[in-house]
Amino acid sequence: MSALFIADLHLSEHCPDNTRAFLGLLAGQARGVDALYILGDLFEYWAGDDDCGIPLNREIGEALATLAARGTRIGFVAGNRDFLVGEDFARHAGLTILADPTVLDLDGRRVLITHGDSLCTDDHAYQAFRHQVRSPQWQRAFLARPLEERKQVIEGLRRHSETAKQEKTLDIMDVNAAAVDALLRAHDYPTLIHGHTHRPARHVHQVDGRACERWVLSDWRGTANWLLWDGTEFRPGP
Ligand code: LP5
Ligand code: MN
Repeated sequence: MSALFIADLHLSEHCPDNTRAFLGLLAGQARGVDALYILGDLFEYWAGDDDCGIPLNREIGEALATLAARGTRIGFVAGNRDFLVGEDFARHAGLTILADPTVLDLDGRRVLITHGDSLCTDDHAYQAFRHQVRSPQWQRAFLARPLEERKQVIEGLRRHSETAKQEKTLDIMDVNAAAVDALLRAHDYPTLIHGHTHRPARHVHQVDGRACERWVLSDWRGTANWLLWDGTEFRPGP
């Protein structure tokens, strides 16, 4: 089988280049693979599935649905920006929301996919925030608020996050090596693929004497970026 892995597109009306690149990928390379895995932060932010007044959200959903209808499976692992993507959007876009993390079987090779934010365990302020907003009760209460109010809260939080990040070192915002090892151990030493840190690379972790690859996906900066499984090996592209 073949599969494309992408993450951190941060699609919004303010970045038409990424949208163009994504629509190009959906109408091009993605048609030639069996599966497309989106590992979070597809959107700059997602305020709820009822935010369909934004033409971009509809357009992206329809383009994904067209790809799914042509036979490419689409799996979505939520990021810290779009964890409120729900089943309504999933149905509209023809995608399946996957748990974070999820183990895939690629031609007999076990591959663990995650957004990656849960591995940044040194970022205590973020992890406390994450714990709160990932609770179903919190999400139900937040989604019950009017859409415009939700968007205002998110815009405020975005500003807060940008300020908070200035005070954090790059090390704090990277994955914690022990957290990576623990995850690899817990899933029986798979290959790991994640995004979030925007530091594309291929790492090899030695865990309990086992060598595990860790691929970090690139964010998109006006052009497409992916990791391709071609049935035999992984290759970053384009
Ligand atoms: O995404 P990125 O790389 O910029 O930053 C992340 C972490 N920040 C976030 C916040 C998001 O940017 C914004 C949320 C998107 C929408 C979610 C939908 C609904 C949420 C509703 C919320 C009320 O994820 C950043 C990490 C960084 O990755 C690197 O890993 O450091 O973490 C933070 O900045 C979090 C702060 O450190 C702690 C936040 C405490 C929250 C305090 C509440 C303030 C509310 C203000 C609103 C008026
Ligand atoms: Mn992220």
